[in-house]
Parts: sequence; C-alpha cells; structure tokens
Amino acid sequence: DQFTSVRHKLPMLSLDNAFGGEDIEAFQERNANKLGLSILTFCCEPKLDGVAMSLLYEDGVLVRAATRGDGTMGEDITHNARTMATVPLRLQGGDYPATLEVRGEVVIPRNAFKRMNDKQAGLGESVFQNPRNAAAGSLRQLDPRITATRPLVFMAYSVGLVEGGSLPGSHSETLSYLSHIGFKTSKLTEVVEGWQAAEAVVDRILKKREQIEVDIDGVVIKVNDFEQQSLLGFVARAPRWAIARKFPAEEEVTTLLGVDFQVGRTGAITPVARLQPVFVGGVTVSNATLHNADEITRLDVRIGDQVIVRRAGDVIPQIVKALGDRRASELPGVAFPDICPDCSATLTRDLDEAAIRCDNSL
Ligand code: D41
Repeated sequence: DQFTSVRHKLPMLSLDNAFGGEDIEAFQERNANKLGLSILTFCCEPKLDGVAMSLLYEDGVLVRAATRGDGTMGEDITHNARTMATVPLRLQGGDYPATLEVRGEVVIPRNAFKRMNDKQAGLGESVFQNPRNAAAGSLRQLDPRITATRPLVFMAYSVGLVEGGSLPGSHSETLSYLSHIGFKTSKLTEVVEGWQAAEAVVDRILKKREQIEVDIDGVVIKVNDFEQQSLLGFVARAPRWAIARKFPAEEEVTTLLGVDFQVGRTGAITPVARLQPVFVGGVTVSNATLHNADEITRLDVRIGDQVIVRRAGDVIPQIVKALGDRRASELPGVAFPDICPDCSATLTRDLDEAAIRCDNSL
C-alpha cells in the first residue's frame, strides 16, 4: 500500500505452460490448424526468472514504470526504475512511436547476486533467498537510493501499447528494434521452423543453463509473425500464440527423514540427509549432503522438517533451508556422533577445521 496502483492500458497477459516436446507439438498443431498452415515459424527465447516490468515512453521519454501485478493493475515504481542503468530515460535513434510501452523482465545476474548477498551479510542485514526475490525486493524500495545500489538488469521481451507510429511485422524484428533503441535483449533468442526445431532450442538452452549468467526457468516459444498472432488471439488471460516450455525446477520442498553419517577416505565424517524422494533438477533425489557439523548448526534443521532441496546442474543435491516456521511441534535436532559409525573410535575435531574425523589410521 506504499505504492500508487496503476492500471495497465493493455493487460499484461500470462503464459500457458508446457512440460515436454509433446506439448509443443500440440501447440503447433492447434495454431497451424487455425491458420490453415502445416508448419509455423517460432521465435524461441529463454524464460528469465525475474520480475516483469512495463515501461511507458511518451515521445521517447520514460514517463512511467510499473510492476505487472495481477496483469491488470500493477504498482508505480518509476522512481526506482529510473535508477537502473539498463532502463533508458530517453530512447535512442529518434525513430519511435509517440507512445511506446516496452515490457520485459528485471533480473539480477547470479554472480552479482552473490556479491550483493555477501555485502548484506557483512553489514548484518538480511540476505535474499534467490535473485528473483532480491530483484522484487529491490524494486519495492521506498528509497530509490537503495535501489540504485542493487545490480538490477532490465531485459526487454515485448511491446505493449503502441500509438502514433508502427513497429516491425514480427516478434524477432521487434526484439532487434528494441535493442536498436537502447534496450538489452537476450542473445540466446532463435527463430526456427516447426516444433521439433523449437524443442532443439529448448535442449540447447537447458544444457547451457548453468553457464548463463541469469536464472532461467524455461524457454518461451512464440509464433513469430504478428499477423498470425492477431489471428490466433488469446483465451482467458493468455495468448494462444505463445507458450512457456518449463525446465525442471532446481529447488523443491520435501521432508527430512533422517541423517546418516558416512566416513570418507580421509576419515572426515559427512552427514548425509535422507529425504522423502522428490523430483528436482530433472531427477528423483532421496539423499543430500549436509557438509559438516557447522552446516547443520547454521541450518538449524530438525528430523521431520520440511526442507528446500536444490540440485543445479550435476552437483550433489544440497539442503538450502529448513522451513522451521512450518514445524507443528518441537522436533529432535540432529546429534553429531562422538564415535565413528564404522569402527567406534573416538572422533576428533581440529580447531581450525570444519571436519570432524575418525583418526583410526588402520
Ligand atoms: O523471459 C520471460 N520471463 C518472458 C515472459 C518472456 N521472454 N516473454 C514473455 N512473453 C509474454 C507474452 C507472450 C504474454 C507477451 C513473458 C511473459 N509474457 C510474461 N511474463 C510474466 C507473465 C507473462
């Protein structure tokens, strides 16, 4: 209630989800049939996992920035958007419609997010769970001087209202135009023919997921031609001509069933979380590392807790958070053993080391 509500002149639609190649085939089938065509040209772009924002330009000057909100009503965040280097205050090139609304996603690159959280922690301030929450929190600051210190990046992905001028005839050309007038757009965008080629883009982007500097949660596949888009129209709140092909989530919630202790080659004792099996990062996970005793203390995790498990790329699944606020009653903590689970020797801990070891050299 601290921000002024604004009504979007054109609603910001949502996206239908697809979870496999068969959904993309059905998407093409439906749309091609409606248009009386056999194959369609698609523009495929990474689905950035950030916060949607609308920027309104009058005669090339930024006059309003708003969050998406529920798609109909958003919040006025002009004072904060103005502090972002990637939000042009004035459009470049001189060749733009009198009124132009640019839509896109506000993200924080992962490396900048880590630095930002380290800084917050160093100042004794609270840290953010992930880059998306950090972006949302940074845009909702009352003091734009705080927003200005946050590494926010705006990436344009479409236009809304256009009056007093015209735009190119396709989505991919519009993205090039947006880049020409001063916006950042995704370099991973590809124009392809047919759903199999679109699905191949999905595979390529999924393989690169860890190398890409921002979090992405899928690929948005759009019918490229604007004429075709308007013939297809939309149902309820989502266009028929676009779909979000989702990647497997990298974080899920599950239950911690117990903790086992394993003795490694060097004698270090590693706590291993036994989990209620959960599908995360594309595989079913039933174990996760808890690293060491300090990590168990830091997480304040209890047996029976709901926990957030993360599996990104091929790294060992980790517990990133224990959802202590969901505990119905006191639950038992995790007791680190005093003796080796394999040979019963007394365990030792060096003062300058995180690891607790079994020193039985035999
Ligand atoms: O990268 C994204 N998150 C993204 C979101 C994208 N690349 N394209 C999008 N296109 C649309 C339509 C087709 C409706 C113009 C979107 C979104 N919408 C969207 N973002 C939040 C809700 C919907």
